Amino acid sequence: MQISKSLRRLIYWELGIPLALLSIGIYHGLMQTIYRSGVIHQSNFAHLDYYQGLTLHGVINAVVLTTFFAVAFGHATITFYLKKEPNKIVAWTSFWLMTIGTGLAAWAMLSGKASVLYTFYPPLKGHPFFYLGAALLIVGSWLPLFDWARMYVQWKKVNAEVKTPLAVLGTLVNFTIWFVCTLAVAYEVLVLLLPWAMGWTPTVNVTLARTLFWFFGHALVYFWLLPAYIMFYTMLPKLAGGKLFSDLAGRIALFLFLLFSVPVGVHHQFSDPSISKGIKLFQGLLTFGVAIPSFITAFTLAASLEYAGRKRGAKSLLGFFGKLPYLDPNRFLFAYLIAGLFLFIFGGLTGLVNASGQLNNVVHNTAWLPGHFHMTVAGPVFLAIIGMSTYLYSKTSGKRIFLPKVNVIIPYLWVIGILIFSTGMSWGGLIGEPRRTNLGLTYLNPKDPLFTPEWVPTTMLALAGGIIMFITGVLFFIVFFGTMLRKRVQEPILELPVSEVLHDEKRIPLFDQFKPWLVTMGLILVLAYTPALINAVKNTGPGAPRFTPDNPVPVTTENSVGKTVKNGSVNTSEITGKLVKK
Ligand code: HAS
Repeated sequence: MQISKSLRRLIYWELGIPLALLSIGIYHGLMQTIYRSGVIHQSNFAHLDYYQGLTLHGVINAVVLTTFFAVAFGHATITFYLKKEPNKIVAWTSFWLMTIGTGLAAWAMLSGKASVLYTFYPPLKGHPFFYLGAALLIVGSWLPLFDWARMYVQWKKVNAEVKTPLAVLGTLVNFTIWFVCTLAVAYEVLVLLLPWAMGWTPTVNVTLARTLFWFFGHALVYFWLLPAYIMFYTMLPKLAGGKLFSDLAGRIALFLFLLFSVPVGVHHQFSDPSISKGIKLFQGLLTFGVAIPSFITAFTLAASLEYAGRKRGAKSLLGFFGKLPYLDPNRFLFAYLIAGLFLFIFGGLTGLVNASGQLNNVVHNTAWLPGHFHMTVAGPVFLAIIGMSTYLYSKTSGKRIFLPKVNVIIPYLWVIGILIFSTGMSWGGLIGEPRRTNLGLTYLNPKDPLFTPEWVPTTMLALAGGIIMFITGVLFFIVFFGTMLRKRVQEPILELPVSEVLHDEKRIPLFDQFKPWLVTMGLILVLAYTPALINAVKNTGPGAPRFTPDNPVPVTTENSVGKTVKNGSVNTSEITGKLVKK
């Protein structure tokens, strides 16, 4: 379909700005693997500090890119399926709020005043602009939801008996999850952190801040994931040359995400002493609940791929895998989506390990975690984002893809990089390698008493994977920005691949309306979070020892005989020996 110039421009900016910033994000990803592997023994490189780089890496890649993309993709799906453009004033206001917010936070991070990582846990304190920027980015991303909801209600009035298109349902579910979960982080930022950063309040309840953050934080990962799921359900079967096995399966999966995405945040706090066991158990069980829609997706997509493979001539049991268009430059989006799905098998399995309370004790805060989330957010999510960005840009600009044969191998190179990287991180995590630590300063510095040679092979593997990922990232930039620089050769249109459905079940009202699901979502949230928040307010905890960025040993800690000592005033290996073993 034809779309207005204003909407086209909006989509270009919403894709282009975060992708340009991604160059900083990817550079710092490579630097992480270099610092961690002990190739350099420095706390900073090129005037950018380790934690500053890690903050830029996490915030740009996981928050800015994903949020801008979700909004741009939402505009595209809603416009395409409802055949109507969103309100331009709302859409552009949202864009400017997100852009100004990103600018403020970027300034704070680049000037070294907010090296607080993407989780910004207190007592780490950032510049007020960092928190203000985060709040503006979030509020900006809320606005389109209200406009899309208005468009949907209008559409439904005319099409009461027609099933809501799956992509529209997915977009509305996703932004509803986003709206609900960001209420908590907006409270954390505006009521707890910003006044504290401004010096108006002397202290902050760390446990409450963490609990509010994780109310948001795990739903955030599904906000990242659902645009990819929309592509898997509505586009992948078509790109594979087949049909979606079941439309109802997609609807059930999406509504289950609405129920279970938010009330699981406490699984990030299994080790927080302030939260009681019962609530950890309850949210742990709900976490297994949130894996169900992904299992439904795995089987539905496998059946859809099988159908496509058989249509293309496959005969044997698993022969259909060999008949799919993996390297077809004209269907490059298939390559991006299937590569992401493949990674998600491992991302999902490692997630289930994290969710199991006892296993979590082994992996929490170790390198295992980045191993897990690079096979999820840097797997299916990232590949769907960059693949769809190239696709949307090329279609809506009428330009041909630059280097199409390179474009189609990018996702596979990325898979190789991630698999090597995540193997190194996961293996390292299992033998105690901590996350978020500049290992090159201590643990991987042969001159340091903390030197831990077992982590040399694991961090070297992660480095090798990091280098491959970095090179792949550069290839992506060449393809995407190379496409931008080309001349228009076709009529610019908004066109998305649309999968037909093999089993198009008749419309079941329950799976075509939001009210019952929203009410159930509210109930589960109250049950899951009231006790957790009461715990957080009541049990603020005894406080934690202080750390400096260059040493994993607390500045002040208790020695083996229970005396408080200062780091450096005792034999540190005595204390750290215990920490390392733990
Ligand atoms: Fe997670 C921590 C549990 C999914 C991201 N997760 C994180 C963090 C991030 C993250 C960023 O319970 C770190 C946060 C931090 O900084 O501290 N996660 C889970 C569970 C799932 C899960 C149970 N996570 C995700 C997704 C993410 C993501 C999705 C990003 C997009 N995660 C945890 C837990 C922690 C955690 C704990 C906290 C740990 C701690 O101690 O701190 C589930 O949703 C996973 C379900 C997925 C599946 C896989 C289904 C497979 C599919 C593929 C089929 C493939 C086909 C194609 C058909 C069951 C759909 C085949 C094709 C071929 C060619 C073979």
